[in-house]
Amino acid sequence: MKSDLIHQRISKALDSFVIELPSWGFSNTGTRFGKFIQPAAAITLEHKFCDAEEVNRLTGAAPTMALHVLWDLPNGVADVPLIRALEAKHGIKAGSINPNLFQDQQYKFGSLCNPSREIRGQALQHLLDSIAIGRELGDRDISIWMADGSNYPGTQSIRKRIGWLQAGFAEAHGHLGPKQRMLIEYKPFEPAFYHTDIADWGMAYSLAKGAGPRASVLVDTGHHYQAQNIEQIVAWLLSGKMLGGFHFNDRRYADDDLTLGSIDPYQVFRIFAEIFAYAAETRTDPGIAYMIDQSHNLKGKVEAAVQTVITAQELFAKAALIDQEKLAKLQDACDLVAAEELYRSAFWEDVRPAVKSWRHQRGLPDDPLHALIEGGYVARAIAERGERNAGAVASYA
Ligand code: LRH
Ligand code: MN
Repeated sequence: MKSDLIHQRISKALDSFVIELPSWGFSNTGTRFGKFIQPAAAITLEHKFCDAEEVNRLTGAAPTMALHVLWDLPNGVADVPLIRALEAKHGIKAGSINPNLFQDQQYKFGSLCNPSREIRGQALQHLLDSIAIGRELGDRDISIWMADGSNYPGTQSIRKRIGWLQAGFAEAHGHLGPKQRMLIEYKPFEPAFYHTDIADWGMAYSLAKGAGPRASVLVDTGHHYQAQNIEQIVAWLLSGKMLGGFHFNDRRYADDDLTLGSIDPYQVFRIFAEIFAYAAETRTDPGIAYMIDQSHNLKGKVEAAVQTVITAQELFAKAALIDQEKLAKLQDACDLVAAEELYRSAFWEDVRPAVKSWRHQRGLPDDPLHALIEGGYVARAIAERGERNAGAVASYA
């Protein structure tokens, strides 16, 4: 493909591409074996907005930040004015609102699926509070993940729990704002290790359909068994107009929450390719929320976030190079090798020069990661936050 056509296609694609950062990607997180405290890690909500502002300043592609209610708005709706002030000060908009239905003691046996009507009521109230926060912040998506499940066969009625969940989601759906969406995230296991109430895309699809027209499915790339074909799930959700968004990350084994494209970049390319094929065929923009959900336990958190946005842009740019019309003809003609070569060669195209010139034309640094290190942002964060982080608790038990 001639290079100016490559540049044109990539510019057009990158102009439409934004990806949302998770507030929890900037704070000290760990594994069940402990936390390695980073001196530059965000401690306050303002620190998270500062870090997101720096990532967006360098990449121009991450203007929103997902919030987790109990971690970022401990006072619920009362914290909305603070969020508004931080949005204005740092030029970063609050993005999807993620309820916390998994950490309170009463959720030991579940939240919306808990056998106790009283506890289901408390979980529903938290969901309604989260929806109200989202409405106050401008009809933000409600992105729901629940840890609900069980650890041993025979200890819970899976069917009863389905009924309670359907009732909870239907009630919540009724409280959504006119433009607000609810995204239902599935996960096959962890922390539950026998059954998880929303374990796969089919369960999430059925629950979203049952809840109402503003409900759809969220695909966290780390929430699949090794052998699952994620882009086929994406194709199903697209064909059902039920694909609401993604939590991108990467993994070698399970829900490892590693940085996007660090283990299997071709996986993300295949997902984007499915979406470009759908958009080309239907001539519609599927309105998908691209979000990141990672925990940066070993790498510097702002560095990892910048790396992630760059990699997402590069993989999106590669998928944009696929000539979807030509590919569709080859597929329909079952010209397998030609189809595969057209598809594969887009992945192997080195898009970095074109992405660099896209940045250059928009006054962004050619190499955001280098600019981050040169700019001294992390060193300033360490100077400001290091002492407080040094006192943070590292051990799990
Ligand atoms: C669950 C999950 C969910 C978030 C959490 C931080 O594994 O993917 O999206 O609430 O990570
Ligand atoms: Mn997730």
